[in-house]
Amino acid sequence: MARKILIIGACGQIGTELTMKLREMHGNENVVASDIREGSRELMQSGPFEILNATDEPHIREIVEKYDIREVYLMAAMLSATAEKAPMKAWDLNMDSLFHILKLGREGMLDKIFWPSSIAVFGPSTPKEGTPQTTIMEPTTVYGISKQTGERWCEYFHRKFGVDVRSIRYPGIISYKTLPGGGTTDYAIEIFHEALKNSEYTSFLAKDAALPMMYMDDAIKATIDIMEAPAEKIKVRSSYNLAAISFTPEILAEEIKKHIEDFKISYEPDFRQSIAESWPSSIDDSAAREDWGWEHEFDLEKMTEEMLKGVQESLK
Ligand code: AKB
Repeated sequence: MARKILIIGACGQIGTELTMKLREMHGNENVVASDIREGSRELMQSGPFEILNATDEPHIREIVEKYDIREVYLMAAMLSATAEKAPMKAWDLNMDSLFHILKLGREGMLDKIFWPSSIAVFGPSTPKEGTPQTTIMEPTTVYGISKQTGERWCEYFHRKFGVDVRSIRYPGIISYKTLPGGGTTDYAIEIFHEALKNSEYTSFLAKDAALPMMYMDDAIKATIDIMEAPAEKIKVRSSYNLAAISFTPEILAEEIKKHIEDFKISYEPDFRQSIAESWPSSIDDSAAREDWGWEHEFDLEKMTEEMLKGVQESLK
């Protein structure tokens, strides 16, 4: 019998591309997309879609029962920059949605759960370069606190109740199909749009703000790889470090200049700079590589080429 999958937060930056990939793999009718708002026409028309508030427990249950869902990808969350502006709302969304899904897992209604964590779980006291899988974690943002707490709960539900929940700590994800909303790493997407439209960009992060980043195709591959891996290979039940590339706004601007010679960048750091400063510059993801065979494909050059092509196309 086909595996029935529900994606909550399917219209967001990662959710949109993840939904389309899962539909390609499992058949459109087996992958139910849901979000609090409508998304792209492609997503809405290619398979089942439900308007769903991720904090509405009875409605989640109703949808899980209606479609015989056995697997959930919980992608709804308020990201770092937005969460600083609405801390309690962010806490409620990020935590309540996770509890609703973990409880369904505990009741045996779900076989597998994916829940994304983030590099935001780390803080200023964490080693900044090659941040280890297990290390000091004292996040200073509401988003980071919610993700770190979520990791603890995932591990707890796995250890106590055998819930098969799997998670990765996403770095900044770079893509052109759906815009991100309210993250500190969003400059690395805006820069491509502005470079192609106006040949200039003012970065809200300082020129030397190095952060871990990843091209969308790699993020989708990691998400699917960890969910497809045999359960015994998933040894970390909080969340896995995941890495691909690390760069600063200045390095990214230099790479873009190889394609757009007159591109100019200036810097006006705002409140997001202090968030960036509290996060690692690069990540050690050897546990993910060893346990379930994670490998990235896109380096800075390849990612930049793909982004310029993709954004150019979207501007036509
Ligand atoms: C953000 O910037 O908030 C996100 C993240 C790193 O989780 N992109």
